[in-house]
Amino acid sequence: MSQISHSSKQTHYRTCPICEATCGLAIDVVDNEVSRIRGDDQDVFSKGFVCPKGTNLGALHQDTDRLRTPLIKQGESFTEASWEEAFEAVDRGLQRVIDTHGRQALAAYLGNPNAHNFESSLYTRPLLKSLGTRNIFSASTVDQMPRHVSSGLLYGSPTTIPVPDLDRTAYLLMLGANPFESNGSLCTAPDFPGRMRRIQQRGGRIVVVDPRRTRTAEAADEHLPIRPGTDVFFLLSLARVLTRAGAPQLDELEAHLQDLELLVQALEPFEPQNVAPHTGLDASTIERIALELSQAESGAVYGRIGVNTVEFGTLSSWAADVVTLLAGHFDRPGGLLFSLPAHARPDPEKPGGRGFRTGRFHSRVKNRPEVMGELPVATLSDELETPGEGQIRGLLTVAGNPVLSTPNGGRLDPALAKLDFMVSVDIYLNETTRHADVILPPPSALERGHYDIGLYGFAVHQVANYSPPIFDADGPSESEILARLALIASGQGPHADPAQIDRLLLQGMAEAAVANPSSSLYGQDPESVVAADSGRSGAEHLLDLMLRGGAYGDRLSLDYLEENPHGIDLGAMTPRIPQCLKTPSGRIELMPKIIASEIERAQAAIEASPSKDLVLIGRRHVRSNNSWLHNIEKLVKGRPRCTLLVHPEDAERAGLSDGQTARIRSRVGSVEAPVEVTESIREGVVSLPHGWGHSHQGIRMAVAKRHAGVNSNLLTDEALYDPPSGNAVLNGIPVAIEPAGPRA
Ligand SMILES: Nc1nc2c(c(=O)[nH]1)N[C@H]1C(S)=C(S)[C@@H](COP(=O)(O)OP(=O)(O)OC[C@H]3O[C@@H](n4cnc5c(=O)[nH]c(N)nc54)[C@H](O)[C@@H]3O)O[C@H]1N2
Ligand SMILES: Nc1nc2c(c(=O)[nH]1)N[C@H]1C(S)=C(S)[C@@H](COP(=O)(O)OP(=O)(O)OC[C@H]3O[C@@H](n4cnc5c(=O)[nH]c(N)nc54)[C@H](O)[C@@H]3O)O[C@H]1N2
Ligand code: SF4
Ligand SMILES: [Mo]
Repeated sequence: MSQISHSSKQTHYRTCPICEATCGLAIDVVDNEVSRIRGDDQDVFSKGFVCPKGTNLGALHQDTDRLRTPLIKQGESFTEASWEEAFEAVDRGLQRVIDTHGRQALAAYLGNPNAHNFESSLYTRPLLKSLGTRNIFSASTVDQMPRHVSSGLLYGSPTTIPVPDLDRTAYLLMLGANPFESNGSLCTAPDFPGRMRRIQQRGGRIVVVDPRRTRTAEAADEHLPIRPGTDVFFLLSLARVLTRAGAPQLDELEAHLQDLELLVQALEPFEPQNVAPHTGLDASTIERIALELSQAESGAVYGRIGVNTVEFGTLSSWAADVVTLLAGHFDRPGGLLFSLPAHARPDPEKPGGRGFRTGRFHSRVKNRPEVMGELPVATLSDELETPGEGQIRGLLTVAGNPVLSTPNGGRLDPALAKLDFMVSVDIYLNETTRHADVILPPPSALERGHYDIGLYGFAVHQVANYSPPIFDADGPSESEILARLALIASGQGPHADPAQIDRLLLQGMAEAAVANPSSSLYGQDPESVVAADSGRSGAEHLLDLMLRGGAYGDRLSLDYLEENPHGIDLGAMTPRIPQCLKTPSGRIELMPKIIASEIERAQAAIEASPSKDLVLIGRRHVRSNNSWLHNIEKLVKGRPRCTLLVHPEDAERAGLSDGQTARIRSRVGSVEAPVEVTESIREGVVSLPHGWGHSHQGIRMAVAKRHAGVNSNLLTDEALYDPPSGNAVLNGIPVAIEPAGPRA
């Protein structure tokens, strides 16, 4: 199947594409088969660190259930098809929907692996554009959209996200993140656990805020078991303590802040004693943490899934930055800093820009505002089910499994079955893609090149690394598949030449680079910039252009990265305020209207009485990755992991004992799972991991079926969301638990 010949053992160095840690792997290949994968000791960033997912990339590549050939649905089952037949079928299906119902009847859903694939990062954009629909959805609205909105408002660009300077910080306050399992998120840091250990070895301090005593919390100096969904009150209260005596002295940063006084005023209601009953944390603890943070030599507040996928996701993200700023640690070594990736444009000399807006259009049924050109996936079922003009009839999914990963999967699943046409670009026939009429499988991760366009911007140390493919692919590359879909969607038919899209993208990028005074390609002829490199795929050519015109321009190119298989070290993060700001004022805009009204909403919430509901949270495990690594035997074997964690007091109240099966009910659904009684979870909170529930008819994942588990998103409620971002609430879902007896 692979044409590159590997008869004797060869070692290939490449970056792992699975999670955000970007670990360097050393991959031994013998006779065209992966024989062994280790961490690459010489990788400039990960220095040998690796996790079990990375060492099992070979098993993923060799998984016989991984699709190699396009599938076309005939009746209830799928038959293998040639690529030409498959593209022709897509063309017929999409055109039928467009001709009958118009383009607004089309929708797309992009999943998480797109962020780990530079080809998709570059080629989904023209594809979405050529679909010509507003019904664009993605995994971002079950994940980090609140972070984008808070960054957009504060700094003028949704992708300008500060990261904790782990390697130099003296104080890390971490909320709702569990890097011992996840390996870090929006904070690219291979060997996060080692970096935490070194903070402590330097004499620094780590405080973890999490309703569960995770391995990360165990390793910290202090664990604060907060009540789910209430971090926003805790953070606002820290900010209040830091501003009780008025605005703090912020030295040179002060000139770059807008509305500091307004902020100080707005924080007044959030005295520790007012938020304590909601958070379950003592007022004195809140006072102390604020003091510790402000007195630390350097410090950073970092929040992730547990503070993003909640009712106040946007305000929590905003507050994490604001607390760091008020404590005097913003845009400073050891604090929160903005990473500058090699492929990004260099900062201009002067700050400022058009700023960030949401709500340029709204969803048809629930009137939810657009954010970053997309609509909240929590409202996808509404758009599928509700008749009328603009009802979704045709869907494209790329690397997504929304049936398992988005709220109320029990509603979405049957709605997908009613579509007129669906096409999926995916490597598996799974819970979502089983609804497709055509499945187009891209090559495996080892058959494509890799560079982390999506993640280096959030790296705690600046690096660049490109890995060429190890094996040749039989079928078209993922970028070619996406380009051909773009041409089909724009009406050019199934046989149009995908190189057109390459040229279009290259031309656009070259023109932007030569027009940018801070780019090293400034002033050059766009034609010659494009022609300067040849013999590479369109996607590689684009990446090369980004690197050459990027922030470290004259030093970098794709050739240069290929000559350095362990990566290039571009140094520690440096202060970038104000140059990186794209707000209209050219300053950090602390109190935009959306934030002011969210603060009012938070104030109303603390004035109400604290909730006493039993609530559900999720969790991750180092051997899983969302829903799609459960077909690798080595990663799923052992004790079942899809269990419900219950505190002993809650177990007793519900009449549940360890090992017994519980029924868990929410407003939208119910599931059954084995109980693990444990003191590691806060009383009043239960935890079930997401990404399981591989028991659907017709999926082609033999191993996953044997370790099916249940889908926790049969419980999460699509009616709960963070208003500014539309992001779904996936943590803090009210539930009831009981022994799973015979059903009434
Ligand atoms: N309850 C609850 N739900 C959650 C979360 C939670 O914490 N709790 N987390 C949320 C988060 S953070 C995320 S990011 C989402 C993820 O949501 P999704 O992205 O929708 O789900 P994944 O499970 O990541 O599915 C990835 C899909 O991509 C396919 N795939 C893998 N590699 C490739 C590739 O190279 N190319 C292509 N084309 N396809 C590929 C897989 O087969 C799978 O179908 O889930 C969210 N859902
Ligand atoms: N092994 C593995 N690694 C992964 C993934 C995976 O599925 N498996 N998924 C990848 C993806 S897509 C992402 S987005 C990242 C996510 O990376 P993380 O955010 O680090 O991942 P989680 O393990 O979900 O950590 C969230 C933590 O928040 C806690 N929590 C829940 N509710 C609350 C709350 O209200 N307040 C507070 N303070 N804490 C709360 C949970 O107990 C949990 O420990 O991980 C990535 N890495
Ligand atoms: S931590 Fe993430 S990047 Fe590193 S080996 Fe594991 S899955 Fe791959
Ligand atoms: Mo995610």
